[in-house]
Amino acid sequence: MTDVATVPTSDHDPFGPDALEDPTRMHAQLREAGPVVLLARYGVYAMARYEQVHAALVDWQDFQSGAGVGLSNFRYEKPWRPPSLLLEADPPRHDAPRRVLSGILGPRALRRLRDRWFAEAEALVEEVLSTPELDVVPALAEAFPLRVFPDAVGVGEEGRENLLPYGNFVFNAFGPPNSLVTEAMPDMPRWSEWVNAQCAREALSGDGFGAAIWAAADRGEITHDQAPLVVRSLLTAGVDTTVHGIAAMLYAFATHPQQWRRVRERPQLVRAAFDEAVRWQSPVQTFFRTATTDTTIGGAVIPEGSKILMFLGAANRDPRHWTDPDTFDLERDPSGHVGFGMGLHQCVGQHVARLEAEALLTALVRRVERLELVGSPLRHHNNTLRAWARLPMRLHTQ
Ligand code: HEM
Ligand code: OVM
Repeated sequence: MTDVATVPTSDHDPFGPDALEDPTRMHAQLREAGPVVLLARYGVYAMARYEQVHAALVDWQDFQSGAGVGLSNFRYEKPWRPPSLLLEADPPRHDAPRRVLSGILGPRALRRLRDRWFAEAEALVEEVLSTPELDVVPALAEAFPLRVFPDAVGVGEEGRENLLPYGNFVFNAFGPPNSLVTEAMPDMPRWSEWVNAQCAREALSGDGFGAAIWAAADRGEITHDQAPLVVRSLLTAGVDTTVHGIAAMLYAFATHPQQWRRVRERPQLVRAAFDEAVRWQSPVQTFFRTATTDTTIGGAVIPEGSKILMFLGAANRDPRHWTDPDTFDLERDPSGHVGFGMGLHQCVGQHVARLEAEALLTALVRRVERLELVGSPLRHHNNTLRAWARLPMRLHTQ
């Protein structure tokens, strides 16, 4: 019989301001500490190596999502909102909502949006170029998803300003109740009420993803009770993620002019470019699982019921798996990155995210010779998202 390994303990706070400003050092130390570590501050386990994160993502039997994918354990704590039927559910309950969304957001279904989104991207880039020096976070990273995604879902014009803060709150709420959460609490009911109201059939246009979800309920693929919560998943997960994913990509190119030249020479690289940016920055940094049984990770026994934090961002830069992991490089094959997760819960909106990024990047590649950072970038702190608040740039045209 082999000895049971002891689990190293770490004092790092992955949700503290230092880690949120730059998690790189913490990620390296957690990967070095072992295949699994105990985060003393929260009494939870954590994995930062690619091998273990990947293994947990694909093992939904031993690592469940139904007890919540944030720090809070739904076995003991009441969730702050009704749990997501996708993200916070396990088979068999996860299956029907997942099948419905996979169809509605799949590559085939998105084909009808492609020309419109490419035209919208060209128009936005043209507008933006009239002010060559500007903060690309609001001007591009926020503006583009907000132009195309709410329309695609079928959300009305009024109140769309609630989308980003609501998503931002949800992603903060996966972490501990630190000041990022408590300071937003007073506004949360307002954002929440608006979002919940938009999930009703009457609030949605007849031709969007939202209407398609309700139509699936009419066909009996999900129940009519489930439909609004499935719509809510789109409104929760579909905006901030792509905003910060696009911001990550713009930052990557502004800081890697050689890579910009390469994508301009070979525009077919735009898709790989977005995935490499998602690997390199990991806009969604972390999710938890809960052990359904005493489970062994790297020889150590993790007790049933434990919360386990998966560092997607650390796995995506694990030198045990990647060559030169800290380098943003269009020559590499980023496939297998866990920035969209892996396995049963792997991002059901990834084709939407890729199409948005592809449309915007294609328009930029056509018109912009160089992206130059002209001021200090500023991080936006969120318990789950790796994000920028400000990216001042000059967009050089020929
Ligand atoms: C799931 C990241 C865009 C909707 C996930 C997961 C990750 C992720 C890591 C896995 C969660 C887990 O394993 O527990 C991202 C990133 C995005 C993005 C980095 C953009 C760059 C989107 C968009 C939508 C969306 C645009 C909606 C249109 C969802 C939903 C789930 C999910 C509903 C839950 C799927 C399930 O549990 O079966 N996403 N996402 N995401 N994502 Fe995304
Ligand atoms: C959902 C949901 C919420 C946040 C994130 C997410 C990244 C999904 O409500 O289903 O996936």
